[in-house]
Amino acid sequence: MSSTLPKGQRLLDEFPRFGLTPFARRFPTDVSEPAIKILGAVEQSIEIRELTNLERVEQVSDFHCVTTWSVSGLVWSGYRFRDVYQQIILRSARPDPGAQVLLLKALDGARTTLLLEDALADDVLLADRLNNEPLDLAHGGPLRLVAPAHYGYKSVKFLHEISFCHDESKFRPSAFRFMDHTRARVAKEERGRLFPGWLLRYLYRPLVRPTRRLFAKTYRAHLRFRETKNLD
Ligand SMILES: Nc1nc2c(c(=O)[nH]1)N[C@H]1C(S)=C(S)[C@@H](COP(=O)(O)O)O[C@H]1N2
Ligand SMILES: [Mo]
Repeated sequence: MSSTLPKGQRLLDEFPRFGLTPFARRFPTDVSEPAIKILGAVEQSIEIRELTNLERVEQVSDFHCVTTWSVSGLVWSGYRFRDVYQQIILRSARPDPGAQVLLLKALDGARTTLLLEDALADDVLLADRLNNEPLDLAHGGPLRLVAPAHYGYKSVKFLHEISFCHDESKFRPSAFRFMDHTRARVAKEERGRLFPGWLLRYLYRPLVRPTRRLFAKTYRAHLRFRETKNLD
């Protein structure tokens, strides 16, 4: 938790549901038996209950979206990605030692990448709880990645697939490639490729309010739909 915000960020007093506009209406269809597929080696499926053998960690961190909003002091709980990697993935999936890039895919179709080196940082979690409640659908439950040192788009909600790759050649970004920086470190204002971070601030800032509204509206509609279909 920091008392000063990173460059170009503005504080919100609530954590909105957010993302690229095409994802506002996309929800995972079945999250009842969630598993993470590990690809790029001996293929492996990790059931969420396997994670419960790992140490549960609680962490308080700020969250920074590339479009310039931040929230401070979120209380996440889950498992360190490093523990998942060392204690589960390395033992049975045995990814190629040369694989340095993770391709991350979500149940709603969102895709991004993370360097293995960045994913192994102390504060990168697979989180299943937020602010002392089970992680809900709005924020990527039952399981999402949380990488607080990187812009929000690296914190993949509904995490479903991790491919170990040598480089990004197989990566198809969720939107325009310039919007997805390989590392997207907040401290270095790596908002995207091609354009400097400070320039993207001005491009993205006007999108915050309409996107928040859209994501809130489509979420309410989705909850009503689930109610009528008796999905819960
Ligand atoms: N699966 C998935 N993950 C996603 C997104 C998304 O639309 N789908 N949006 C990203 C973006 S841009 C942000 S800022 C955060 C928002 O997380 P929140 O909806 O919990 O606030 O999730 C990121 N991860
Ligand atoms: Mo974002």
